[in-house]
Amino acid sequence: APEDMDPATWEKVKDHPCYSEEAHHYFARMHVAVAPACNIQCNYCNRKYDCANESRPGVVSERLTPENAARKVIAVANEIPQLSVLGIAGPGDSAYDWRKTRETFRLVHQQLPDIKLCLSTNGLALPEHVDDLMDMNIDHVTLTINMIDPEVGTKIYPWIFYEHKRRTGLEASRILHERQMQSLDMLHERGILVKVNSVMIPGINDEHLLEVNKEVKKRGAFLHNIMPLISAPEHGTVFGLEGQRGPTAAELKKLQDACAGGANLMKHCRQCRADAVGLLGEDRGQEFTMDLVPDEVT
Ligand code: CLF
Ligand code: SF4
Repeated sequence: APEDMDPATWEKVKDHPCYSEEAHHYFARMHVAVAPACNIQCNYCNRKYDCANESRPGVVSERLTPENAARKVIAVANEIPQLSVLGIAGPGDSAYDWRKTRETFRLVHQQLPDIKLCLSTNGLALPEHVDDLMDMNIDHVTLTINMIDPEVGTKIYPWIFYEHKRRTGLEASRILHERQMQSLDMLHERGILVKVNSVMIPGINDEHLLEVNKEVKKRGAFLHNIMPLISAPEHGTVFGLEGQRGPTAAELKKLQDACAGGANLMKHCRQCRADAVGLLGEDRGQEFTMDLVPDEVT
């Protein structure tokens, strides 16, 4: 293990391609899109496509039932021995659609106990499920946190759905912020590694992400992954940020440099699709669409 890492943490990250830069050369991840419902609206999301939590918009991912997802994971594990992690990362929110996420993880864990389970969520619904995470031995959770100031949040989130009600404006962002901080604290207390993903949106939260970086470090986040907003006209771009551009490589680098001393940055993210398969940066998803997965896989 590296000198600055305790052995227990090393055990958790050494074969996780996102949590260890080294590991991403040798270990593969796959995603299954099983949880399409979402409890918030991000202005940069086009719900028809994959979730900008973790992925590039543009191509609709294959929606699977938990049973089919488990079959697909087994088929992939048979073909790709480097497969070490199964992630659920949209489209939709894995913690809101929790029954589907949990059932998928349960089925996979039953048959492939060595595969690490990983999820990505906006955090709003996560606090209720932290006990389940512990029961299932899940030690990697990604929270997408784009602001710690609800005023900034109002420009990113037009509404959230919380406790049976749709909420808008400052109230929505305030609740989302509180739940995200609660999620981070609960996960950290329980020794679950948290990676924070932030989408960098020029003119909206770009400078603010420096504060986000400091705060999540203070609250024990293991890594902070600042992802550039991908805005391309052919994707119909975004729901409420028409004409919004993404940051340039130089702007991203400048922000990353300014974050030195805060939470450690992940810099090898490849903004995977929600049904990506293979090493990071490689997408073998098309080899494993459901029509190609044999009916009986063991
Ligand atoms: Fe998937 Fe995300 Fe788990 Fe990795 S991806 S759920 S933590 S297993 Fe990784 Fe892909 Fe970047 Fe995500 S490179 S988009 S950070
Ligand atoms: Fe879209 Fe994901 Fe945001 Fe939900 S959390 S609105 S699916 S980007």
